[in-house]
Amino acid sequence: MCAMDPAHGICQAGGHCGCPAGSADVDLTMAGCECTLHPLVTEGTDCGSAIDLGTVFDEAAPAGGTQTASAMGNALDAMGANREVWYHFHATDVGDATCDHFNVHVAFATNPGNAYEFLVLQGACGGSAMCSDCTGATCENFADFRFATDAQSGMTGQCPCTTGADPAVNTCSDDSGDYFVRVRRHAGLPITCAQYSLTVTNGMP
Ligand SMILES: [Ca+2]
Ligand SMILES: [Ca+2]
Ligand SMILES: [Ca+2]
Repeated sequence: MCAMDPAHGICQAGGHCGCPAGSADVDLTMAGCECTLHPLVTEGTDCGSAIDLGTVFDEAAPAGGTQTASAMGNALDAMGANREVWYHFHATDVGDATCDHFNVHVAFATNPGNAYEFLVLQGACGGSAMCSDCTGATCENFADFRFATDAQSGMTGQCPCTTGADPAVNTCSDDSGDYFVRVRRHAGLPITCAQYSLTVTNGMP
């Protein structure tokens, strides 16, 4: 009966149609609320309430630290409609004397039908966007690839780097910082329950 009702779902207490909290009817053809909402619809709804993925270090040290973080979800609201999900992580640049491996990657490990996209803001909500609409591609923020950090030609990033005063080598500066990631479904695509898997790494090639 609820299949014909605009609210779909299943028959709820009181005789109206809908889905129990935390679930949705997204196929709109088969009876029942087949989709579990991830993350909870109250979590990560905007940048200011981003879900914390913790700290990722660019080296294996210190003990207990991790170089990876991940999250899964289907970016659906309580009505089973597309929504934004925001995540936060802190990338730590462990101090270096000769070579910095700071290297932040954000990527989808799983992206069903390439339906999901993400945006990465660096520094703060409202910070500069490292990339937008990344799908299968990887967002990267290298500190060890070749780029000019001053007017001198031939300078590299921070590998090699120095803590001294060698004018031919860049200083081993602290690149630690906060990152905010917005995940959502491409506009206009059909809603499905299939989940993305987002992976963050630091210091890995
Ligand atoms: Ca259904
Ligand atoms: Ca480092
Ligand atoms: Ca550095």
